[in-house]
Amino acid sequence: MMTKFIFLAGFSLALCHFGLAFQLLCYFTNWSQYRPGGGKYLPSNVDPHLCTHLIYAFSMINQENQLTTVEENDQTLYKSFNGLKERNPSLKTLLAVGGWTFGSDQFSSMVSTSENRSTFIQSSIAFLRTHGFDGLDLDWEYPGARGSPPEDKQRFTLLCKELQEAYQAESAATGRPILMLSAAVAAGKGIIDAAYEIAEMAKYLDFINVMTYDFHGSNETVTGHNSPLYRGSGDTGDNIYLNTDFAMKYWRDQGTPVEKLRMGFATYGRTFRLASEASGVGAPASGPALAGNFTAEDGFWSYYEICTFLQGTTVQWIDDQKVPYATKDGNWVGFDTKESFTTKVNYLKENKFGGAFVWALDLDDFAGQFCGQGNYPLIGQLRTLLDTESPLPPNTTDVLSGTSTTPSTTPSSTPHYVVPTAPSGTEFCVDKLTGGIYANPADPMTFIHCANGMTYVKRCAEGTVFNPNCLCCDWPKN
Ligand SMILES: *[C@@H]1O[C@H](CO)[C@@H](O)[C@H](O)[C@H]1NC(C)=O
Ligand SMILES: *[C@@H]1O[C@H](CO)[C@@H](O)[C@H](O)[C@H]1NC(C)=O
Ligand SMILES: *[C@@H]1O[C@H](CO)[C@@H](O)[C@H](O)[C@H]1NC(C)=O
Ligand SMILES: *[C@@H]1O[C@H](CO)[C@@H](O)[C@H](O)[C@H]1NC(C)=O
Ligand SMILES: CC(=O)N[C@H]1CO[C@H](CO)[C@@H](O)[C@@H]1O
Repeated sequence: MMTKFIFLAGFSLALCHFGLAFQLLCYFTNWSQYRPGGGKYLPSNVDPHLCTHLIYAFSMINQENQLTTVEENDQTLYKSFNGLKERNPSLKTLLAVGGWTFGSDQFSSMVSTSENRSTFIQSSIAFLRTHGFDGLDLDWEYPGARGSPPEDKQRFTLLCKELQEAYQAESAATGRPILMLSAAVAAGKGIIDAAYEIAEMAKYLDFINVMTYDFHGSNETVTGHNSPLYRGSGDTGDNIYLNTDFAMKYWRDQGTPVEKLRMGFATYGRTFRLASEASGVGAPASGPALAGNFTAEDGFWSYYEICTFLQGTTVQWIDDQKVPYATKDGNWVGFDTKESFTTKVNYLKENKFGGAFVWALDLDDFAGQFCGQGNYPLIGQLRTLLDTESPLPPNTTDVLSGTSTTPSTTPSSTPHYVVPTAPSGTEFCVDKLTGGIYANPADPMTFIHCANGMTYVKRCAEGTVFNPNCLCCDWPKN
């Protein structure tokens, strides 16, 4: 008899009614389908309950200025990708256009006349509606920089304005929910200054994804972290701008409302080959470490490839920048862990930014095969953290040693978060670092979920109460 709600069922019910406190946007990449073995990633690998929005990267613009597919099988992938919404009706999907490889030329040509922009805008409406996307994410890297003429800066703003107006008109004419419009934007000060009329473009965009990663990489002569939160004590000159804190505040201070800003989180690291005995931040480097066995890109390792690398070495913490690195056999990698994500989310909340985005779904240990921390250890952590408005107390140094303390509840089952009231505020889980589910003596319709020493009070689905025998939400008569 189906009398008991297992946690998954209770959680899913709760999710239908309540979203996360903050948005969590996750990028899906069209090329991860080609990775070998355990690295291969398809829409069927996406957990539809993990993120509030999914963004498909990438589509492109053809020579007739129309939005179009890149891969032969993109249309098939779009179908399964947007099909995920059947399993989570509150999930939204966007299609990203552009990307680093696509570059600027076709964007430049498209924005250069009113007619060319109009062709693109109308084609985007037809294309997004045909394939069942809820919006468009502009990933032009970058207007007015990297080979694009200076006037593209103003033309990009114009494009945002005209897109927004056209989406509004289409929605008014058809009665359908308006298509969302967002942009993924540079985090480096030089490019920001060249590329964007920030206050003006922010008016037309629903949200702005600031790409707060790739701050340092193997083309530099010394080691540096991919995605530091803060400026390093050794940073001088223009290097003082190369951190998340600077970039987010720059976007804010130039006129983006904080609720529209999304902070970037990387599920990958950037590598170096050490050129001397020195192995800290700023140590001499002579290029990238060997490419990862799955991602096969120089200077770049997915989190799951890093987990393999971490065997036999210890994770070091860059105290001023609040991010970890590791070194072994002359290789150096700066990356993110659950702990650095925790610190970054607390920062995000303190500054009232509207949410986070992740590059990318396929780079986390999505199937839990490599890190021994369950499925999607990093993005799952992010989801848990973004489920509450309050900054979190945790100081989980044990995560640094590589031993996971998160209970095995899957991210898909993260339930609605209710402000902790009982039994002793946020203190309840402080000494329960191994995590788990506990009855809440103060309220049988809720229970307490401890993760990384944090306390989450969660509500059972309508009509059910917590049953300490099965540690689940159950019909009251049982
Ligand atoms: C507008 O688009 C057409 C078709 O791609 C292209 O040939 C033309 O050069 C574009 N206009 C400008 C001014 O770039
Ligand atoms: C390294 O590459 C990035 C982009 O790929 C670029 O912005 C940066 O200037 C390069 N750094 C050096 C030292 O060449
Ligand atoms: C890649 O595979 C080779 C051969 O199986 C192995 O020796 C090496 O450690 C792997 N590299 C990484 C980074 O996992
Ligand atoms: C966590 O606590 C340890 C020791 O109390 C401290 O050294 C470390 O800086 C703290 N980490 C964070 C992220 O606050
Ligand atoms: C396999 C692959 O990388 N496919 C495409 C994904 O989308 C970008 C668009 O930026 C193309 O350049 C890639 O060829």
